[in-house]
Amino acid sequence: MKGALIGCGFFAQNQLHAWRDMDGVEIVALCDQNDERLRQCADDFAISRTYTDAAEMFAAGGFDFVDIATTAPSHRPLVTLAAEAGVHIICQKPFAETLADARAMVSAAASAGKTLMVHENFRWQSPIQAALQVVASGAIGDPFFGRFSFRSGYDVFSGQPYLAEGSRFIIEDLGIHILDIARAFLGDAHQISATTRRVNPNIKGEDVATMLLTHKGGATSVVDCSYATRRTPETFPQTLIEIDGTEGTLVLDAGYRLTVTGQISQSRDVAPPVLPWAQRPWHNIQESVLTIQQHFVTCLANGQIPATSGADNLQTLALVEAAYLSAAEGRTVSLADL
Ligand code: NAD
Ligand code: 89V
Repeated sequence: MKGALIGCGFFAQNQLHAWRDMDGVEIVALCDQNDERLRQCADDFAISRTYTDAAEMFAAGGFDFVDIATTAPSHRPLVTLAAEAGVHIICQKPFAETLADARAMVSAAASAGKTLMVHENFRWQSPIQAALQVVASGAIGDPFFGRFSFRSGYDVFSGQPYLAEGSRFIIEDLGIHILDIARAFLGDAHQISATTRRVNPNIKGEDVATMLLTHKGGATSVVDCSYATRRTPETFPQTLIEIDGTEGTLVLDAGYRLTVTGQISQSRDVAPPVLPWAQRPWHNIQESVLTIQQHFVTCLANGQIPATSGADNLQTLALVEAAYLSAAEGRTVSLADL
């Protein structure tokens, strides 16, 4: 299977390493508007076909899928080009800046008959997958409460300076992952209420968000995120989880310890491996990049719809939009109203 990648920035390095690790997949073309980044990436990964204009790359063709690793404002034009070119698409989160853009992209890929997956990788982290398997096994019964918590003081702005510049920050960039994890455990939500605040005076958007979700299956969850929390140990980029079920509880604690209390109780280390090209503390995220890309290729090979498809991601994006609306208007927002 041949692929092309657009956006040779900070995070694409992980995606390129992961593609290189996978059997039967080759990235044959690279595109970035920034010529210097493009050349550096082409050298580092020995990829000879390079473009500064995505339309030219699609016109030249010769690949089955495109990996869009740019930031959200460029996603709709690039996904539209890809659908018109008739290639499968994997696109980074946040999938879109608006729900209207996201819906248009889902519809463009569907009309072209091509797979569209969002690179929503947090639920693919191996500690999260281990916890999901426990819940799916029925070991804690029917979950009725969840807490999904990401609190850190890690400096994310040095690697991703744009995160300090947008009027939206933590819900759109990080909360989106944690809301998606809440959906993976407890199913879709139908209402949300949220509060936000900015603690760091050097950024424009909110760096703290606390959200309360009502899930369609009846469970309630709290999703709390902060980049203004100085703590020991520093847990970046771990999502800490508590799930209460009718037959027991599950806790994913700091340091990747998974404890299940129920008919059979156990506590085990579910720390992710550090891949040869990975660096702590990012190794957890980096491993999930490999896993989600493997999932994409498996789905293409078997004609399956990816778990984090564009259509699925509309539900996560709706939670993001609803959380901002709730925080701005001080009320609970029903997702059906968006
Ligand atoms: P970045 O700014 O470092 O890189 C983006 C690159 O895309 C830049 O080099 C830019 O020149 C290029 N680009 C933008 N528009 C383009 C276009 N139309 N055609 C060609 N090139 C174009 O950004 P980043 O930090 O790598 O983030 C990229 C995306 O990855 C963001 O959406 C971010 O939220 C996401 N991200 C995801 C994770 C994760 O775990 N899933 C982690 C970090 C970042
Ligand atoms: O995963 C992400 O989307 C990153 C970070 C972990 C820094 O929030 O932007």
